[in-house]
Amino acid sequence: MNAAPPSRTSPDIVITGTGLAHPPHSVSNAELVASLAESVRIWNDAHAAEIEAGTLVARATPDEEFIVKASGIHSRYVMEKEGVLDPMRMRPILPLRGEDELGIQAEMAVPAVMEALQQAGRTPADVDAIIVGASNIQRAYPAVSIELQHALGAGGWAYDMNVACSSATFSMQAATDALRAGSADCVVVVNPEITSGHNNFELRDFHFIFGDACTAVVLERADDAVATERWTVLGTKLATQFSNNIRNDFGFLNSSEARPGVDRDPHELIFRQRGQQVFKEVCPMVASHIKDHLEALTLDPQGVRRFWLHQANLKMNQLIAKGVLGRVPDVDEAPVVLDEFANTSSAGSVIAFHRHRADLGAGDLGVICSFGAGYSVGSIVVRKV
Ligand code: CO8
Repeated sequence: MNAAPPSRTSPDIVITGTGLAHPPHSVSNAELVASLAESVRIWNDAHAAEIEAGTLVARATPDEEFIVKASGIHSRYVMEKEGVLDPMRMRPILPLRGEDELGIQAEMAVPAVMEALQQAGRTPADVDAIIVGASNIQRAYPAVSIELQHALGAGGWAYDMNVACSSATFSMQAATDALRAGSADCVVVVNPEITSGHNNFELRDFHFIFGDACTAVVLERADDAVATERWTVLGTKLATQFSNNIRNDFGFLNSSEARPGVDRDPHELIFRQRGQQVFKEVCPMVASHIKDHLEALTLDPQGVRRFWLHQANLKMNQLIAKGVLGRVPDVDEAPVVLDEFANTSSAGSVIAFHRHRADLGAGDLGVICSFGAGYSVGSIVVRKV
């Protein structure tokens, strides 16, 4: 239903700017592998008796070559490097901030939003709606988006939403709907992903997957826009299908769920997944989704100049694009940023759009597509004005 092109009376919606911010600290696969190998050695030594008795399974050591071959990831940025690489800690050290200090997610969002607004020829005073979409939001309330609105000095309204890696496209559809309905004039969608806070750096299956980054996108009605570079949103399409294959049980009931002496397993309260299942089930789902979306817009997939896909796994993106095009795409058709950034959850497809669109010309067609836990998939079909 939501794939249908907007009616003739709907105003055209355009993307007028994007922004990107990431921490300065890059972590290589070699660094991660060295720290995890040491952590595994320490853990296995500490649990030698249980491992010997068969009540615990020894942790396996990671391998750099596997990471590149299985995922295409070479490095990632993290908010704090020392804690992540400390074999006795294996998670970032993020000092608790006072209530009168700007929160870390709002803080990382500010430069991304300012860059996006600058591209759009706007200032925070023009913004009347902010949607923060992210896999992990640092607290229940007040909303990070409202804190960001306050920090920017923007007006209107703001809210947070979470559809895991698909949060970017889901929030862009919400922005588009708000603009069409007239409930906002200038919407900023922000994806501040601090995945390092909820990644599992202790197990080799997960330690290499994620990185931190924040993206921002400005959307407006075409008649109001002042930016010279504009991308018309031809259509948005979202889909969800329940799966436990990507799961994180962190939530406000955790302490109520605990029984005396039986706390929840900490590894259930951070990211976990059955990666191969996800790979097998999500690739065909996303390829069909994009094909159906283009068909509903009476657009030929062969006419799509660029696919800015969610950046989780290189092979996954090649398979998805092959499912849409009938052939493996080259990097010009489906650009890769996961080699440098790893999986930045909802920020990934927007980083690809932000970094790899300057060479496209007027009339060029592209698809921004994100997918992930839920399962969830969202696509935004755009044409350069
Ligand atoms: N080093 C050495 N060996 C390893 C490593 C490693 N680092 N990791 C795994 N192995 C081993 C496994 O243990 C396994 O060993 P064994 O055969 O002895 O059991 C073997 O390698 C094969 O493992 P897999 O079958 O898991 O390997 P795959 O080829 O499937 O590759 C991938 C693993 C790369 C994870 C792949 O399955 C993949 O990319 N799948 C898709 C994942 C995906 O897209 N997920 C979406 C997640 S994002 C999202 O939506 C949630 C948002 C969460 C937010 C952020 C929170 C932090």
